[in-house]
Amino acid sequence: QIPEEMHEMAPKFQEAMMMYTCAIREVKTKLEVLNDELSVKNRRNPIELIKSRVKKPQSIVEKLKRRGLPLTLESIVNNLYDVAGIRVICSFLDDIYDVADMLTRQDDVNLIAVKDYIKTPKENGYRSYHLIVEIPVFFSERKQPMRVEVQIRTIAMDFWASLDHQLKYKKDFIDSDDVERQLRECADVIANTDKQMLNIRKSIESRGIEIRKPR
Ligand code: 0O2
Repeated sequence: QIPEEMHEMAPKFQEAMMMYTCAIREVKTKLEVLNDELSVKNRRNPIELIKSRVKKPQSIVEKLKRRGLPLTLESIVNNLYDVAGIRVICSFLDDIYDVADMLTRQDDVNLIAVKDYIKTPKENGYRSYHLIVEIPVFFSERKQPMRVEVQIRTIAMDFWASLDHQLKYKKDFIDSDDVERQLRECADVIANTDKQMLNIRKSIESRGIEIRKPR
């Protein structure tokens, strides 16, 4: 549903949302192709799941207002880079950087910004790798460069972020400092588990190679 503030620009807004949906489809296909290729090459999938969404009109309005920006289509396109959002859930830590690398090396993908919340987690413990990419989308009469936010994280990071997101709605009713501390602790435990799981996989892989060696 389009908020009242946007009624005047509703047709243009709907067209823009359609274009963001198409941009999501393009990036999603690129990721699926990479996953298919790697699953044949390495006999395992680096990507567990891909989720996507176009930002809700109400969230767009709220974000523009929060930043003191005008409520115009131009302002949305020029200032909000996460209208089209893709979340890539990877199996292991190193898959995140491999997938990000393979995507951004493609010659029609223009890397606009990177935020590595894995190397530098947020104060609350949030971890994820964020990319803003720009890709060309071919419409009937023009080629339009479109921006998409790609969040890449492990299953464990996604588990934490999903629950953190849920709990935030109730923050006003609970002892906030204590909850923040506990959430940060959980995030740290999860980060260590991710590192351990990667080490376990590497050790299995290296043993696998030894086993296949002729005596
Ligand atoms: P939604 O519903 O996921 O779209 P800003 O968007 O203004 O906060 P910036 O710099 O544009 O700031 O974005 P940033 O920090 O690169 O990424 C923001 C997005 O990352 C959020 O989108 C969340 O999806 C995710 N994120 C960032 N920090 C946290 C966190 O502490 N907990 C959780 N669960 N997710 C986080 P939106 O728009 O807030 O929400």
